[in-house]
Amino acid sequence: MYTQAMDLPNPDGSPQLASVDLEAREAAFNDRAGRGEIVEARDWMPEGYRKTLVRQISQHAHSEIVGMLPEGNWVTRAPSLKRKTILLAKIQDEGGHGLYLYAAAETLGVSRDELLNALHTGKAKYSSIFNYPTLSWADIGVIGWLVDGAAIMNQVPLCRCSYGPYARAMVRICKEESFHQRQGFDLLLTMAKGTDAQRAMVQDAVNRWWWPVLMMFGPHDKDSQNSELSMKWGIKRITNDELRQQFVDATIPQGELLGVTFPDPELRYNEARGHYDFGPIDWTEFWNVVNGHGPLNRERLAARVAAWDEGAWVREAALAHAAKQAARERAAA
Ligand code: BYC
Repeated sequence: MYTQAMDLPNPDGSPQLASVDLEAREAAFNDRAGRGEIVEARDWMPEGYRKTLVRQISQHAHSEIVGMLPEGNWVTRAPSLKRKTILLAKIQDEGGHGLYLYAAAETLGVSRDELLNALHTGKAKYSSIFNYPTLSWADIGVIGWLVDGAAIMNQVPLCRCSYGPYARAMVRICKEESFHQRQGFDLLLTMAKGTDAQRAMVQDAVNRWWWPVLMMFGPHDKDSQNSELSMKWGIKRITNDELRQQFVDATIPQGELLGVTFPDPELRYNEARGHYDFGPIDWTEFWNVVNGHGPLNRERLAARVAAWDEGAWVREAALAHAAKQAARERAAA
């Protein structure tokens, strides 16, 4: 636990720090974060640390709730009651992940309304992967296997993130993501044991999702403007490129088990490195998608905004109920 005594407050109650104190505090903070100590919501933290966390946690929360949309399209078309139940549970989990993460972001002094407003007005980022279409049932399996697989690879180290509320949210999220990945692999294994048409559907889905999944880990380390500080502060523990490599190494043998190939002629095991080599990523495509020009950016945002607008009556009813309840309690006091 990382605590500090407050300095003399300003007239408005906020802490007053001489610049020399601020520098000393930042140095002490960096030291402690570097040693792996956990920072809590009430602890002093540099403004840059707070902003980076709000940025990453809110992008992560937005990814979870936008991530419900591509799979939501398949609920009515799931091939059996069992698969439909599993899919519904997964989508609900993702809604829950969004809630834990928005709550973690709120501990840093931002409101959920501000964050959602940034998403709905197109100012906030969310994971590039959810701007691609889900064209067949095999896509649902591939999202579980590859997209959740990539998410787990990225999120397990976040359970050791220096910010306590984010790290604790990630523990539960990772447990649920493991189930998501497992069900995706199980779905694909069932299809792989099926007809030629089913196997072709699986292969087609892998061909379309493979490269966008590798992009989920973000730009190369040399181009990642946030990594250096995030690593120094213990927000990120492993770099974008290292995680991408770990993901490729773990996934190729799983693909062999499914009997699929990957759409990369340069993919091969490199004995000397002890890792798989893989071909270059199309960063032009990545930045196009991140900057709003992917295949389905417009549709995803429009679906989110429509869901928000259509839910207005629920928020109004909840507020009216809370106001009535508070009035009753005041009258009884
Ligand atoms: N998509 O300096 P960098 C899931 C942005 S969903 C869009 O390396 P950082 C799931 C980045 O934000 C998975 N934008 O940034 C849900 C930055 O822009 P700003 C979501 C991307 O933050 C449902 C700029 O590019 N997981 O689990 O150090 C169903 C430069 O990048 C992307 C998380 O959010 C991208 N792929 O590293 C199934 C995990 N990549 O903000 C699954 C938490 C980069 O400077 N987030 N950008 O304008 C992270 O670990 C990190 O934020 C990232 C990027 C590794 C994603």
